[in-house]
Amino acid sequence: MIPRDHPRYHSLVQREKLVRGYEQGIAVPEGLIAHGRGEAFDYLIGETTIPPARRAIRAAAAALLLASSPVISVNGNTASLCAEQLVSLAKTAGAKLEVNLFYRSSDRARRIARVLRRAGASEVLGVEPEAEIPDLSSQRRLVSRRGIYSADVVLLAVEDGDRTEALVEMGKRVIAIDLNPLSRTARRASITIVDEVTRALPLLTEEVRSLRGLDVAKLRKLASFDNSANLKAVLEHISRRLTELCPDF
Ligand code: PTJ
Repeated sequence: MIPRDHPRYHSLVQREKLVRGYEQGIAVPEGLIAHGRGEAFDYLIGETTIPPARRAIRAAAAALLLASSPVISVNGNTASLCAEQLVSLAKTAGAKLEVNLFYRSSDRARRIARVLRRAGASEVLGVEPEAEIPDLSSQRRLVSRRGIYSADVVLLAVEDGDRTEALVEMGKRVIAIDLNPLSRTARRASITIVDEVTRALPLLTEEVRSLRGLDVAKLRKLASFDNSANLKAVLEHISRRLTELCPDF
């Protein structure tokens, strides 16, 4: 039982959700380690949504609204942490949901699809993938033809770098949510939101709602994004924060 007034209440609740996800066969043990790496970066960032993340969220919302076939990719970690938020974004942005796993098993894919349907999804792709991402050897290559394979914009979170690169190579616009600004995913994605996934998703959904109705020219302007410059701003934020935290170093 985590006391509500614990200063790191939210973070501890996230850990419990992931552990429950692991016990229910939704997340893999490796996912717990990946989450720990994310937590370390979140600590450096200050466990808050920083201005560069806000800018990326705005660009991502515009890109989703401009997309003709947007897809949200779901893995074991994100299904455990934020199934409702993923479904809510998919509905708001008119995006499809697809299960895509690094440590793939049909049983886990089915369990994750069930979690998403229980959270309100009417359709979940990727349980019986019938297409492959070229030049990718991991299990993540297995995708749905109607989903990730033919998507023009793919949103992914808590993801390793290989598939991000492969999707960009296929000519897709990739929106990544990743707490590590130095990861291959963060550097190769078209728009990287350096933020904790459960903080970023509701903000992104809200931004999609608020930008809806803007004309295409305005959306295109918002969606054009210098990802490298934004990642540099994140690193500058971390560096400033370290100096503030340890002025004597
Ligand atoms: O469910 P599967 O089989 O698809 O496996 C999923 C994992 C997470 C095991 C797999 O994608 C993996 O190994 O990921 P990596 O290579 O460890 O990368 C995960 C990235 O997400 C790292 O850069 C972390 O810093 C970041 N991260 C971890 N937790 C969060 C996060 N970013 C945002 N929010 C988080 N909660």
